[in-house]
Amino acid sequence: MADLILALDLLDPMYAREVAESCAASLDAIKLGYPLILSAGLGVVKDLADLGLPLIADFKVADIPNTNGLIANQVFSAGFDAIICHGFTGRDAVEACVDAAHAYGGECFVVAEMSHPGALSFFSRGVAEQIATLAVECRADGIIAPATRPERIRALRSVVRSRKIYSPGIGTQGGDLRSVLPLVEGVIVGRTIYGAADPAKEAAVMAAIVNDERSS
Ligand code: 3DU
Repeated sequence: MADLILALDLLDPMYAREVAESCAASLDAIKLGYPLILSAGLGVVKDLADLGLPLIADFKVADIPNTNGLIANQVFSAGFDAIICHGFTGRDAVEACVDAAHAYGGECFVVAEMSHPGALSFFSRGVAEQIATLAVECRADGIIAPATRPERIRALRSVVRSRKIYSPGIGTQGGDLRSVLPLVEGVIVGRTIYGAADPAKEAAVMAAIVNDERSS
């Protein structure tokens, strides 16, 4: 049962709102990150709130515990429902994000392994498994794992068991939606939707595939 999560990496806040609104009926959540927030400001969170979808803050937070806590508190007081942090920073830094998320009734996801080719320089060779283990020990709600490497999702599933796995890398980065859906609780899709000639239509096509998988 996977969710379809739109990565809204657009720079023009008016167009971002238009795309989000037109796709909303097909989506389960929207992920916002540095591109849109740096361009539009944190206020964009309130602008999107009326769509009624959970909003995930992808800041891949990676600082010392005190700074992580300050960032996470800003994220949740701005109205986000979930935060993504890095895990290589270690237990205390991850716990700062998880504690802030849970204090607000929100969720925290830890990047276990990234989807781009360069990620293999550091994330594999057991490091991703160690980060996923840390995420579980820190009571994180889930991890981020690469749609470009389904075999790695399977390996990390054996570590996180029933915790959620959200997976970016579908479409433009080469990951295959149908292959990844049975493995995860959420697929994160950006350019394939917002870069399509008709984003709403593309989101609807993907949502139909997601729904097929849910009912199979
Ligand atoms: O490649 P896309 O355009 O579908 O966007 C993927 C999104 O997921 C984008 O916001 C990117 O920053 C994020 N992401 C990854 O692509 C890979 C990761 O390992 C973690 C996050």
